[in-house]
Amino acid sequence: MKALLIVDLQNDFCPGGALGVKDGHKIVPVINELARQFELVIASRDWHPEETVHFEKWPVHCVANTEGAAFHPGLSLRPVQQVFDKGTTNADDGYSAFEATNLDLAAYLKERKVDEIYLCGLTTEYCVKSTAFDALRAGFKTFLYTDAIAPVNLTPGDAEKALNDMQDAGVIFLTSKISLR
Ligand code: VGL
Ligand code: ZN
Repeated sequence: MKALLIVDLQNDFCPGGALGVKDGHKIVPVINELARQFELVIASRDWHPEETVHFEKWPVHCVANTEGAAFHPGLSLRPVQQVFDKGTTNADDGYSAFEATNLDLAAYLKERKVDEIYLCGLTTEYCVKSTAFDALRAGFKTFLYTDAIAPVNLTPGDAEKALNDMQDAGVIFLTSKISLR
């Protein structure tokens, strides 16, 4: 069973947001199309308290229940069967969707016999990367849609390094132009 996991496609990671990613919004229609190919679609949210150690490293963003933490308004939520909230305590970064606190992502996937996880969303070198590594560690065959991600690009070179590291670790790259059906 395959699952599409949409990582952190939230207002604060899109242009105009607190941690705006250049072109972050451009992947929204790509992901809406991708979702049509999957029986199981889930999404993660960066979902922080007002005060957290995370904000010692980052500008305040994705505070739970604020407009910045809302999904991008163009993202079609109809196919999304479950949302996973992460970074919810004041003591963790919660970069990986596998650190979600509302529900155990690995257990959720295993219960549904998922063995292949397809990743897209924001941001390439933080939450997408952390989620990809945790997915591999948890034993999932892990795929990355390289035309449905975008980097925050805070440190030049980090996004390229993240892509190389993911590929070296065994993440399989593909693009939305490859149909799974
Ligand atoms: C993220 C920086 C801080 C992400 C979350 O979703 O990649 N990046 N918090
Ligand atoms: Zn965050």
